Amino acid sequence: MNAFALPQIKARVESPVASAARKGLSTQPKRLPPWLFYDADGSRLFDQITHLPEYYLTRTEREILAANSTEIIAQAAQSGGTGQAKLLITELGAGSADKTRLLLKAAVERQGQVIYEPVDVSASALETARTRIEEEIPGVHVAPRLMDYTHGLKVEQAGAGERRLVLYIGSSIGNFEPRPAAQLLRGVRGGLQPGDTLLLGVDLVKDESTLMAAYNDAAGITARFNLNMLARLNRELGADFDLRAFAHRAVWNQDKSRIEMHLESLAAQRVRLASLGLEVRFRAGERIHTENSYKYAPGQVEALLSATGFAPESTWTDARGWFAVCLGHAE
Ligand code: AVJ
Repeated sequence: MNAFALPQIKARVESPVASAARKGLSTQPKRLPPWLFYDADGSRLFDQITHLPEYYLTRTEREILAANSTEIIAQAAQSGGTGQAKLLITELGAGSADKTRLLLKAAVERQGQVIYEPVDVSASALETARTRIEEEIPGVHVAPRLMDYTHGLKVEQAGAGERRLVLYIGSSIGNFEPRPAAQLLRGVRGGLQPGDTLLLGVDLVKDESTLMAAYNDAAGITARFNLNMLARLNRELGADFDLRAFAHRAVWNQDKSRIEMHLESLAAQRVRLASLGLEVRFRAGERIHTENSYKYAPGQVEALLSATGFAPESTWTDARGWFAVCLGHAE
C-alpha cells in the first residue's frame, strides 16, 4: 500500500449529499430525502416556519408540554412500577430546544440536577443546544451525542436508581413511512432497559384545509424551505437548478394520511450536477418528492408504541385535538 493511495480512495467516496442526489434523481419517480432540507439556510427557514400563523404544530405541542410537563416528568420517573428514579433525558434531534426546555425545567424542579443528552448528526446543532440550554437552565448538564439514531440508539445503560427518558417530539417521526417508523422505534427500544420511557409527539389528522394551510403558508416560507433543497445542491454539488423553473407543491394524500411535499418542474428542462458528472432531465410537470409528513388518527400512536416494545401509559393532547404527545415505557 503506498502512501499516496489513501487520498485518492477518499476522493472517490461520495458525500451523503452527493449520493442522496445521485440516487434520488436517477430513479423514477424522482425523490430527495427530507434531511437534505437542513443546511444552515434550511434550518433558519424551518425556524421561521415554526413561527408562522398557519403552522400550528410547534405552538400546539408547546402548549401541551407547558400544561403537562410536571405530570409527564413524574410519570416517567415512576414508570413501570414502584420507586422513584432520577431521570436522564435523551433527545433524538437537537432542534426542538425551545419545547425541551419546558421538560428540563420540570425535571430540575423534581430532582435538582439533570443530565440532558441531545443526539444529532449535526455537530453545530449540538453545540448550539449545549450553550443555550446550559446558560438558560441551571441544574442541567448537557452531554451531546454525535450520532445517527435512525439505525439504533447506542447509549450507556442508565445507572442504579436512574431511568432514561427519550424525547422524540416535534412530529419528527412523521417523516417516516409506517414500516421505517416502526423500525426506528424498535431501534430506540433496543438501546433501553425496562422502565425507561419514550415520549413521542405526533401530529393528528384534522380538517384538510388546516393541514393544507400549514404547508402552503401565505408568506411563502414553506415554498422557500422546499426550494432550498435545490439551492443546496447548487451550492454543494455545483448543480445549475433554476429555482424559478420549479414550484413548491404540498398536497394531502388522504389514502396514506400524509402531507406530501414536491418540487414541480414548470418546463421540460435539463439540469447539470457538475460534481456528480450527471445530467438530469425533467418533463414539464414532473415532480421531485421531497417529504412526507404523516398525520396520526386517535389511537395510532399508542398502537405504534405497543408494536415496537413500549407500553403506552398516557396521551396528552390540546383542546382541539390537533397534536398528541404520548408516553410509553419499555417493556
Ligand atoms: C420537522 C418534520 C415535523 O413535517 O411539519 C415543516 C417539517 N415541512 N414544513 C413537518 C416541515 C414543511 C416538519 N417536521
